[in-house]
Amino acid sequence: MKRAFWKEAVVYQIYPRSFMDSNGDGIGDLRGIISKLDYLKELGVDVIWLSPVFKSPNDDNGYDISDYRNIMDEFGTMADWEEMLQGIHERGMKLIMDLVVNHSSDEHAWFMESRSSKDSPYRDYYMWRPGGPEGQEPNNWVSFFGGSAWQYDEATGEYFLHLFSKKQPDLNWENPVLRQEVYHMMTFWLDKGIDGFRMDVINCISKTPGLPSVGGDRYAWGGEHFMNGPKIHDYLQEMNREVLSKYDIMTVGEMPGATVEQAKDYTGKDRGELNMVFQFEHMDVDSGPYGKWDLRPWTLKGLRDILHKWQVGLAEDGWNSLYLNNHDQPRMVSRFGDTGAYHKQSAKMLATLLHTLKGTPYIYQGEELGMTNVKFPSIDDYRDIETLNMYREHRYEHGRSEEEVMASIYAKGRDNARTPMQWDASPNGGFTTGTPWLASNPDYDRINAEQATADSDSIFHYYKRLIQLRKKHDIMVYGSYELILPDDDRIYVYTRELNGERWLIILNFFGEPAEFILPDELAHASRELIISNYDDIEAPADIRQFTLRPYEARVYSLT
Ligand code: TEU
Ligand code: CA
Repeated sequence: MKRAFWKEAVVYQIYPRSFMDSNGDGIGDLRGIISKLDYLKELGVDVIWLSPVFKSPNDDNGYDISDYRNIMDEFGTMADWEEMLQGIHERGMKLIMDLVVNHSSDEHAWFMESRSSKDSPYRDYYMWRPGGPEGQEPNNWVSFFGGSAWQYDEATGEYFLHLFSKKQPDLNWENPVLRQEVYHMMTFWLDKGIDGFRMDVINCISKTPGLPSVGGDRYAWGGEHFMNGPKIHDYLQEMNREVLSKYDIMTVGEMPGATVEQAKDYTGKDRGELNMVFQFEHMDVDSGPYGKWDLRPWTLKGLRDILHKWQVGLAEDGWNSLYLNNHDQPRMVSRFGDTGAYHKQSAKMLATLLHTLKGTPYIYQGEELGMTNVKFPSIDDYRDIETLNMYREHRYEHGRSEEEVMASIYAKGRDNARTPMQWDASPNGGFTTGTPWLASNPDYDRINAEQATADSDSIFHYYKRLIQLRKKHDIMVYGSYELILPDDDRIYVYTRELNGERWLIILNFFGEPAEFILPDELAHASRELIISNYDDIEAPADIRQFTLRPYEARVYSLT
């Protein structure tokens, strides 16, 4: 059992634009984060993942970087950043930054140079191609944000590739000079003392040579030609050799479309690549055949089969990240739990899942409060480019009704996760004294940090207990995972085992009572209750057979 800080850590993701505004301009900033470091220390998290804070025109809220070595004006100065890092380290926490190098902003100096002339030394920093015989795009790939993945540029009469927005041109990783630029930039930040990187869509940086079209419609999904591409391991191993291996850091690669088999190659201990990946399979359990906006009900079997596959797949080598929330996903308590009578219990049950499976848990800002999805009345209230593009395309090209499109946005829009962090019951949840860049969720009057930290039965304090348990019990980090009831469609039951100790985790995923019958092989064991989201459980309970209450979660130590 090779110990590592990144296996034992709990990570907290900050989306800076929505975390805390210190100067009343309605936009979160670094000084706002500094003012909340004690809150994070109280929660007990070990590592902070900070979404991008580099200079950006904010076409995609910082995931379109125009200067990798300077801080976005709206967020503050490099001095603020240094003070924040010092504050994080002084409190015994670590900081990982967001590495966005599949693409830059079209306002980056590299791109400005690259687009200026076909002879520019920067031309091959990006992926330029001539149009087809009728002047059409070089291939028929669709962008993640809708429409063609190619943009025609008048200046040189060629197209450039952008897997995301038109203002996010893909960097050309075939170019060794570009790769060195990235490695130098990474070294710049590591030498400032950061503790690692979250790597944005890092498995998209290698594209199939020739950039071939795919069969199907005018624009079609070309993921087979840019996810987990032919040279991805060469690039990651080179990055590791030249940069990552020189520091005691953690790395997590965001990998849309990665399978558990591929994840073994990305995270295997002898692979010399990354520590762990963010996989997306479980984030599509409620997506129909047409993608995330095509809503379909999820099932526990669907969710559990995926989580189980990843637990088993990376059991011997590699490492899982554990998340149900981030700045791209709707709020997990709205998606998989309950926002009514069982809000607290369901949020705590989901937290128990994330902190007792094997892997590193990631808490997204506000998850520890049970923050919920938002339903703004008009598309004009939304800000996310992905949502706004989808609205235009689905309403005006596909002819979907306003009601149907808004229902998809309410369920899956990324702004669900980006409404301002709710600190107290004052206007805008105490996030800003000004007008927030994105409206607050109106439920801030009852869901906020001030209320939660004062309420010992809150979701916040439950997260705090789970994090404390992790520090006390190696079994939560290093214990082997075994599924117990593979076919139950209401409860997820598994064990963790380490050095003769065994924990039994029992989770009722729904709002109705569910009958639990302890399998014979566990019936003999004596039990100690470790944690539960109901506080009236008599111990030692007779758990051979009992009824789980709505969303009831129990963790027992068996001996
Ligand atoms: O996300 C990549 C990605 O796969 C997401 O765009 C996801 O497919 C989609 O948001 C699901 O709704 C990363 C960042 O996390 C995201 O915020 C950026 O928009 C994107 O890359 C481009 O940098
Ligand atoms: Ca601000």
